[in-house]
Amino acid sequence: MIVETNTICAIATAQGKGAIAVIRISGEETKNIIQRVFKPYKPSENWYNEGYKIHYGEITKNGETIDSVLVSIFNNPNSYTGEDSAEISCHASTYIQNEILNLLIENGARLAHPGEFTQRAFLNKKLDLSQAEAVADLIASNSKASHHLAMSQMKGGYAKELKDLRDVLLTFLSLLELELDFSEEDLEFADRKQLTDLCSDLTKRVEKLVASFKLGNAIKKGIPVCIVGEPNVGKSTLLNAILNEDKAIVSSIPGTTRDVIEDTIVINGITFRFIDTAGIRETENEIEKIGIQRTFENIEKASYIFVLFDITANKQEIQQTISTIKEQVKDKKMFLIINKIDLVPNYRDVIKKDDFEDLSSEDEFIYISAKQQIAVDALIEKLLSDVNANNISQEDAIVTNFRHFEALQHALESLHIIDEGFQNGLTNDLISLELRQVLHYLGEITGEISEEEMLGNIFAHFCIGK
Ligand SMILES: Nc1nc2c(ncn2[C@@H]2O[C@H](COP(=O)(O)OP(=O)(O)OP(=O)(O)O)[C@@H](O)[C@H]2O)c(=O)[nH]1
Ligand SMILES: [Mg+2]
Repeated sequence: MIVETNTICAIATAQGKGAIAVIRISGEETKNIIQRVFKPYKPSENWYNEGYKIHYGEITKNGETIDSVLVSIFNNPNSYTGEDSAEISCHASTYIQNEILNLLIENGARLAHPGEFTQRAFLNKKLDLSQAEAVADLIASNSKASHHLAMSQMKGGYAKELKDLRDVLLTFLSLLELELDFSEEDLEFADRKQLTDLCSDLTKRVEKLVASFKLGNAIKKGIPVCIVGEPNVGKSTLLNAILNEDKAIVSSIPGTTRDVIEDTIVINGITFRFIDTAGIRETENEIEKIGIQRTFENIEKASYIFVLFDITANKQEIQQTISTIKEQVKDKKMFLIINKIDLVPNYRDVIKKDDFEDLSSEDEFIYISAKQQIAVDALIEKLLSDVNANNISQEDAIVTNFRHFEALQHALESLHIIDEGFQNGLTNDLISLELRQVLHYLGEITGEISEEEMLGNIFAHFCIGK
């Protein structure tokens, strides 16, 4: 992709109510354009070359003042984009912002495309591609966890490590290809032991990153928690209690919820997606059948399953649900919740774990009343401590970006072929072919290998002004 140098401008702050807005301008004409539209109140001789200083003055159009503003100048290459650029902080009236933007355009700038500032930063090597993508994630982050992930990716994250490993691999590849050139002489330039060790290191690393995507994606979009159980046990009541709003219809008629109802909520900096489902039972009703089918689909996709029971239900029914759900859930973390404890005085004696089969030593019953909001907080505490204990570690690299995930998966396929190849005596030319594939896919993550179409696609998802 060619680095364009023509000058672009855009409003960088959100439209709406606010005190101040920022208009950005970047490109080789920046300083000329700024000089034409802006007059500092106390100009020094070369004020427009003085970077990292805030200039106070006014923007005028045909002799008329549009606004008193602050202008910061950034000299290339020490700016976000790597080009000469400036930021104008003006009052946030939509009229003022548009007037200034039009004035910049009349004086030779053009409106930036979405993500074009960051695209230029990437093309001018201020950021690698994964860092540029992290900028978009950072802007979209809405919880402590998603912010943490975006921030660590922006600071380089695993991309830096992959880049280093890729460089070593590249050296080996060139040695291997050198051997191919001298194939008649039967020389060995690339140390096979070192190469196999490197590939196995890389395989382990990439496998870990691929596995982290499930969690990374969950953190970004909300960790899915699916609430399931028989009809009328209080699933919708629990959803409403957790969300603190009347999201789902609650009624005493079994089979009230027919569709999947979900909402996200941020608790202690972690985004959760709570999913209320249709109660599981044998039914002839077509709509309810589809609803129950969806319940099972959502169990598949969820990270956590809340299995709810009515304390007044008979034990066979409860056993039946435990067995059905256990079969479906397999390795997922399950919380067994006994609801409606407000109806029974000695609830812990009425329904206890020992009376049921198919439960492991880890399984425990959690007693709540969704309707009276008894122990719902304690339930959420348990969920949070499990998420914190198992998932979010400050050190572990976590992949949140689907594009990276795909590239890593492709790289892993080739690494597995190479690994088998070492054992089965695959020829050098075939090994080097696969090594090239690994280099290609790892390079895609940081943007060392990039196609125009791919870049266009990435930056098009940014907002204008970033
Ligand atoms: N006493 C008591 N009643 C509850 C409690 N939780 C729910 N209920 C009542 O149980 C009935 C069913 O509640 P829902 O939340 O609609 O149950 P559901 O599991 O979503 O039912 P379906 O959508 O039909 O599968 C309603 O009358 C609720 O008021 C509770 O903790 N205590
Ligand atoms: Mg319901």
